[in-house]
Amino acid sequence: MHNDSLTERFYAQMQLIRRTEQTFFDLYGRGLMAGTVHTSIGQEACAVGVINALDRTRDVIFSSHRAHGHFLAYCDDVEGLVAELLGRRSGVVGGVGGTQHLHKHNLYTNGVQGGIVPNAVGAALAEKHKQSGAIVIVFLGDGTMGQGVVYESMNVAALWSLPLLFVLEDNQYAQSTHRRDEHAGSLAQRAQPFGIESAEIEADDVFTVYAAAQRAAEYVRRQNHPFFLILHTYRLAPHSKGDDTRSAEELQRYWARDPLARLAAALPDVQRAAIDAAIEQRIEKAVEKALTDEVEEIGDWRLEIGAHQSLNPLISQSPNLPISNLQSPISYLESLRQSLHTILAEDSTALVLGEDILDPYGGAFKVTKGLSTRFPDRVRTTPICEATIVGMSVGMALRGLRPIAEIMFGDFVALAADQIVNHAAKYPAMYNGQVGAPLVIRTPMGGGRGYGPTHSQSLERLFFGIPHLKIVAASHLHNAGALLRQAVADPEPVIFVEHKLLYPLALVRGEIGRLRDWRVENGEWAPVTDDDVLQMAEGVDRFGYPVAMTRNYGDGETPDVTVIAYGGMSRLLAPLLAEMAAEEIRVLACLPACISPLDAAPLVWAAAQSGRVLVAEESPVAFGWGAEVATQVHALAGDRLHAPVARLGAAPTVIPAAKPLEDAVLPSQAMLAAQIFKLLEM
Ligand SMILES: Cc1ncc(C[n+]2csc(CCOP(=O)(O)OP(=O)(O)O)c2C)c(N)n1
Repeated sequence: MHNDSLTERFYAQMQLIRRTEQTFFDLYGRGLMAGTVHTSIGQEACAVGVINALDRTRDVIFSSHRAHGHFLAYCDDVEGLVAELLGRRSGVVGGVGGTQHLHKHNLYTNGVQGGIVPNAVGAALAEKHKQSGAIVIVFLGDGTMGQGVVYESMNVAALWSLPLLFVLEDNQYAQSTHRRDEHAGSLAQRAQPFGIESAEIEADDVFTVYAAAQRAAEYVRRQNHPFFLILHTYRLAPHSKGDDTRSAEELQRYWARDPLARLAAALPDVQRAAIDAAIEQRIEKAVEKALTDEVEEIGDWRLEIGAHQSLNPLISQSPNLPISNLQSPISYLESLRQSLHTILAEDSTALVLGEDILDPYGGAFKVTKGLSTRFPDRVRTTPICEATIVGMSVGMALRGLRPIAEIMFGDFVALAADQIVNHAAKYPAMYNGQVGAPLVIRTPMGGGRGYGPTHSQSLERLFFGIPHLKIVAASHLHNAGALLRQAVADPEPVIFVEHKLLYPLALVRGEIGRLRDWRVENGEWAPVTDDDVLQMAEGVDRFGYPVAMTRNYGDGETPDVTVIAYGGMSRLLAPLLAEMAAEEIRVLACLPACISPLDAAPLVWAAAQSGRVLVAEESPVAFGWGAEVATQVHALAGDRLHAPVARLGAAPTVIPAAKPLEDAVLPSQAMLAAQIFKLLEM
């Protein structure tokens, strides 16, 4: 027999979940709720049994679309949950996240099946690193066991022996599809090949779940190793609101085994009735209050999250190292490498991870050389698992670390796209600003080395315009290392684009022939007192990132053409400006470091100096960065233009491996020159 107070507690929690979710159906029926809802009716014993076995003061929970039960068992905040689903300001995340995107204390949910699993791995790594004694729990459904990232995550969790409890709630169905039509082999044995122990139980009885979860949690905490707990359960309500294709007979069979009814029968009627009445009253009040509550406002701060947040001291001390601090000449590669050393030395929460980054190899492009020897605990080589590399970084960032992930070739960010777009860039805003996700994904992009179609692209383009994600491209006209420090200190996630061809080049910090370094730093910027539209008082864009400017003419002269570009294009611009100087064509080149989001002001200012603008990028021009720049320049400085903005990029095809073919596809100095001559004829 179980002790009475536990029976009462478990019943009250399960009943609260049941009645809250039934109320959601009712509110939808009355047209008071929008969107969707996924209830855990029938599965309450899983949430209550597992979560009561945890240390709620420190353990960390990740869950998915079907998380109301986990949420209520964890924090009992029915008022916050009801208001959240009703889209009100008093909702746990201000009505921004809604049913699938909940956050409170150490609980995080997201609605992309499988995506939270590597986040949980990262969180487990963070807790282990912090020696907090906390374990991490990730709930997933049987359908989600079809996702590849789940297995990448199991691999890393076991390999690194992380305190992570996988809880599979096997309710037999994924939306409308039975698991027999989704999975080959046995789900229960999925973890075994990774060296992860597992246990499997029928989850009809909350006490059985509780006991199994206690054993599992204790194992994870004691062994600092993952465990896989499989709970066989059944969803008694539709997948979401009304989409149920299961037979009435099947449903009836499972209703007859309802775990909540079974627990209710263990309580005296009077006691149960008192609990029920209190719950009804609580839910009723929560609904009443939420319905009179206001809807959250979308403030500017959320539209530009990070822009108004105070920056990490790292950056406010030294946003861009003064030129004199730079050991000259220093290569782009060395600048980045030294910067990583500085970051890890200054910030004990910074951690570097990626494929093949350990000494003596030191990374495919050697940017991490020496790092693992100096910081063995904070430099981790990973399996080949880009989604999980980024997903773990997200989890670490949520739990207070500053991860710096290296993706060996930029082309492979495509494998991590879900983590970048639906996780890293989403969490802070969808949790209404309650969390940060400060992580940096460093990656070499671009062609020119004959690596062929899948190792030469400039795929940062895939992520342009994603809200709350920054893309920072280091050219060799920037102080690349300082820029990396700035990215690491950024409160938002950053994709930090390096260009393969720049690695050996010396950073340009002074004059080269007639090339003048106009980089804007330390508040110095060309005065624009004669310009009544734009004020460039500071030497950085509105996100705090530097904009490099170079020119091939003297003070008091005006340019004939403005070239706007970023990143690796800088290697073409230096010789181009020299070539144009020989032709007596004055060129102003402008390279922002933060290329998305884009502060148009410096670019528009540069464009207005000449009225003839060429935007150059290494990707195909269609739907590219240049299209955004051209639109902004036309909109804001159209009256200053003497010709439509011209664009140059790669030919719209694969980047061939053969050198002559690659040269023909990628933009070159000659192509830039040709475009400039064309512009001057207009
Ligand atoms: C990546 C992804 N694909 C598809 C969906 C749509 N979807 C939402 S829930 C669901 C079924 C999930 O099944 P399971 O993992 O068994 O969890 P359950 O719904 O049974 O709790 C699907 C396909 C999604 N949210 N995410």
